[in-house]
Amino acid sequence: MKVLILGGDGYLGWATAMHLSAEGHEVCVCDNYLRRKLNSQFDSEPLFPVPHLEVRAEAWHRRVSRKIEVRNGDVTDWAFLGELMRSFDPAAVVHYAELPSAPFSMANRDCAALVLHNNLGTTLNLIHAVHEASPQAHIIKLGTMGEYGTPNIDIEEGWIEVSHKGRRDKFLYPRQGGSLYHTTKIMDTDLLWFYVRTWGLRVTDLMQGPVYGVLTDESGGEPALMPHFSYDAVFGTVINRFVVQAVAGIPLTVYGSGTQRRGFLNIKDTLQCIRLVLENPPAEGELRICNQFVEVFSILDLAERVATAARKLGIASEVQYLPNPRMEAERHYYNPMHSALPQMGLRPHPLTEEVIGEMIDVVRRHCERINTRHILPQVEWRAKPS
Ligand code: USQ
Repeated sequence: MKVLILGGDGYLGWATAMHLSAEGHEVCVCDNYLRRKLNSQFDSEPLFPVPHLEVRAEAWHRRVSRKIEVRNGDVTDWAFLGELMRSFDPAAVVHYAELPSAPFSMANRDCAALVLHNNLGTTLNLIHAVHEASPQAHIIKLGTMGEYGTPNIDIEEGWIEVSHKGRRDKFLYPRQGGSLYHTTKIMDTDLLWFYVRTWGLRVTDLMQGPVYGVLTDESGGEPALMPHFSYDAVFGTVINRFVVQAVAGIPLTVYGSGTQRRGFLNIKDTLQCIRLVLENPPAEGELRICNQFVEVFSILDLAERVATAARKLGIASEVQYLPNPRMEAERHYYNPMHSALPQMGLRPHPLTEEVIGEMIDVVRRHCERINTRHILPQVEWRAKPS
């Protein structure tokens, strides 16, 4: 299948490109390197440098003799995306071209405006480009489990049946994001649902939990093929951060009581999920929503797992409770459904001590690059403007 990946330079984008290419799909990646610019602006470089997409595509070609096409450009630029869609004419588009950080979106007005403009602008352009150039194409959109928040009832997979005054109907499951970033993902879902109803688009919206991990089968640990691995308080996700903190000998930064719970998945499972939904597309005029995670943990449980795995490898590691910089429920009910992807064939990689140990091994090789100034959270949800 011809697959276009928007945001191909990011943590998940490049890994997805290699995975789909290895499975025989014809892949084109595009990126405007916005995330790299923000990393250097905030002086929060990833754990190890990775080359630009052209160099990565050459390294991939040398490794497996398969081509990944590279285009440099901004998906919020309508002329660029329109031309790309017409010339590549994909059967599916994977949309990663969004700013993925909750803390970044809460840092100040300029960051908030950039997240809002970028995330909604890319989605709107994609919808129009598909409608105009490749109306049959399957849009695979990365949403987030954070769209649902932490309601006091079970979380369904995207939809809920409501019975009201003797009548029944099916609606998008209620959503209440915990940051502006999460709220832009809710708005994306609304945009997609509107255009699915109006133009009969074919869409999968993946409600993904926080991802962890660094090695994928396709990279083989080759430096040029590794993903961007962030560990700072703005762009790093919690498990990746805890592993880096353990290696650096810094106490693990549990926000609040650590009793908040989330659904997590290994980066290898993200790749499987994308491939499964790509190869099992929804019908025309369908918005299919899948909850994309494999295991639920409390943050404290994760910190203890990482600390235990580290100690077994001879690294002294302890947990530190920090005042929670975010506005989020810490003690809450959490029972999200997630059967759609296993039914398609997902074979999960659970978070074992061995998996954490492998991550520790990779991080140890780059430990001289860990910048401890970027570990503690700087962005507070309730902060007053200075
Ligand atoms: N947390 C800590 N200590 C840390 C970092 C985070 O206790 O050092 C806690 C947070 O308070 C939160 C949880 O860990 O309760 C998850 O935080 P995170 O930074 O790993 O994830 P989050 O900000 O929610 O966002 C990440 C990705 C985002 C994706 C989302 C899925 O950055 O792109 O959409 O995970 S979800 O969380 O399910 O919404």
